[in-house]
Amino acid sequence: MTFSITRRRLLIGSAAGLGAISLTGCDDVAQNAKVQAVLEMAETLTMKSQRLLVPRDRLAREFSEADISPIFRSNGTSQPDGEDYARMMETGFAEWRLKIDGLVEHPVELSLADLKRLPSRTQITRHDCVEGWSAIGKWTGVPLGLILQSAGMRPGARYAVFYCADQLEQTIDGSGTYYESVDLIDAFHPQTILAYQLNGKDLDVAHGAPLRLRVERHLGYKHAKYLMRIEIKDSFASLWGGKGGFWEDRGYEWYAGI
Ligand SMILES: Nc1nc2c(c(=O)[nH]1)N[C@H]1C(S)=C(S)[C@@H](COP(=O)(O)O)O[C@H]1N2
Ligand SMILES: [Mo]
Repeated sequence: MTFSITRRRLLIGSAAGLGAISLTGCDDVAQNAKVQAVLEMAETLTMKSQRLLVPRDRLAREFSEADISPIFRSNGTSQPDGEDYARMMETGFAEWRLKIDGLVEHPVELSLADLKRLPSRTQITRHDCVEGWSAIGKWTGVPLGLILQSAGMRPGARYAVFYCADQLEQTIDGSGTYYESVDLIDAFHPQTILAYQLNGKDLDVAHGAPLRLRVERHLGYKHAKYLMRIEIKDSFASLWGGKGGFWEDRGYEWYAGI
């Protein structure tokens, strides 16, 4: 983290010619529209530079069983509100379905049993939350790339958007729904999995039951819990705040690479 913040400043300094502007603790600077635009451009540059510096297929570090944290905190929603989720919970998610649609050749709906029949990957990785905590856990799930490959990408496909069962804010237009997105490079990354187990047990409700995203080279908020639907899109600009995620719509970076 420290390294990437330092590198980020450095890259903004050189690539965007902004000199020594710091991105932290400058509320008055961030409120200026012009500066905001430059910062957004700088974010794009950061992403592009990171793509140049870090090979596309770089793997996140994996740990051993002995490194697994005795307690893995839960953060954000610990149980989605509403009767729909409660009903699914009661039946052990037997009625839950993951919908995959958008720019795909074959839209599909998969049950938990369907997902568990597919080839799986298990990985012990570190989760880093922007709020300043980390935990190491063992995740098991289906590589997202495998599912997307069998669904077939249609021309124009660029992003996978993840819609969750929980709402962090009650709004009429649904903009309080937790959602996230990644580009197809991250979607097809070998460590990007749809996880149904944590530390060898079925995912509990606090950690995103029945299914959550693990996208290991990104910060915690990208790891969408309570997955309901994955939509393949050419752009996420028309979705709610237009920034590609619940927290991104409220100012977090879309490319949360670590
Ligand atoms: N649907 C949903 N996904 C979510 C969140 C949330 O509130 N709702 N919180 C995010 C944040 S900020 C973090 S750090 C992780 C926390 O995952 P955990 O509860 O398994 O620790 O989930 C992420 N995914
Ligand atoms: Mo987080």
